[in-house]
Amino acid sequence: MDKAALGAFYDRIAKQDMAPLWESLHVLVSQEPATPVAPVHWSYSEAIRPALMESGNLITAEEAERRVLILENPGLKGQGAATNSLYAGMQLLLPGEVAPCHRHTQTALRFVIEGEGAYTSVDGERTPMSPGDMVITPQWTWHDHGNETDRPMVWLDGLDIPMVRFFGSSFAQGGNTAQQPISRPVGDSRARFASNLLPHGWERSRAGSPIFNYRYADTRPALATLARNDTPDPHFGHRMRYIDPTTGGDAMPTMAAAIQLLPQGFETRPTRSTDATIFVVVEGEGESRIGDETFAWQPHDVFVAPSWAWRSHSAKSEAVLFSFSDAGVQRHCGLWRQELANPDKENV
Ligand code: 1HN
Repeated sequence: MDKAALGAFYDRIAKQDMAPLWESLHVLVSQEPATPVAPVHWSYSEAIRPALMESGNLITAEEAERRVLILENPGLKGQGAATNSLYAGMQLLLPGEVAPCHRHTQTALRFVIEGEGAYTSVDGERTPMSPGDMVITPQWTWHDHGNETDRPMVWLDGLDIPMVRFFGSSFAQGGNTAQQPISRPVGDSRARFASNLLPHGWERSRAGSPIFNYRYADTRPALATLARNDTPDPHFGHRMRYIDPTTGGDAMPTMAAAIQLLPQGFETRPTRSTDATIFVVVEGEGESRIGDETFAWQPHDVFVAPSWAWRSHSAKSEAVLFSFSDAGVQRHCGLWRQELANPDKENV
């Protein structure tokens, strides 16, 4: 091998937009997941909330279109991304504000953190939001938010922005008016789709669940009943997935969301999986071990577990964790893998 000749060759073919695979084969095709995504933790009380409230004094929701602080993974600086495929941000809507109507091909979920009664409108229907609710805006649906209450409203936005960017399939449009016309009363989609019934003749017109609001008023008692009636799964505690009731699959095609209750004092066994995951602490205090890092968390904190990093959680008090990832897409492509630590094995 003549190194000088090879180097000159690389320089020549680079001008013709070619490169030698043999120099990068094992980087392009790693033996195990190699990810730039870092384990990261944001404290709500110490970092997110103070910054968000400060932003509320500096710019209005109307000026900003969306007043959101991006939770940017330090391993993905400048990309506006929490993981390779997903975006997370924290949005503030102050009393009297409207976040104007628009639509885009990115799917969004909102996980409500603070406040009570501000609404999101989706497809002509308003949904009042309460802490712990998961509200979804499926791709290409018109959506706007309004806060007619006297308290700030804060929620976490999860979107598939990096995934849509990867596919080159981003389209967006502004609405003609700040608020979309309302054509259906509050509770209409809930009656149609969240009652274990389906209207006669209903046919799917788009991907994703027709339920807009997965209310904590329903989720929390369901978790409490599991916690009363089951022994917790050693790896996941009492965990439930958010589903599209018309298919039994994930509520959104690009984002798989779940919620888990960990009893007081419970420690999960370590797991790892190929879907980097964004966690939101809903209730309780505890600690998570993510790769080589340990994060002590409190309500409303957010943390990220990278692909294939071992993760385990311990709950100081009874705790509830919301999480979302691209597991559904990976499963669809036959790529998703998981490993569960066995208590009899070394790696626990
Ligand atoms: C968006 O539409 C919202 O509707 C929030 O509240 C965050 C981030 C990027 C692009 C669109 C919203 C967003 C977003």
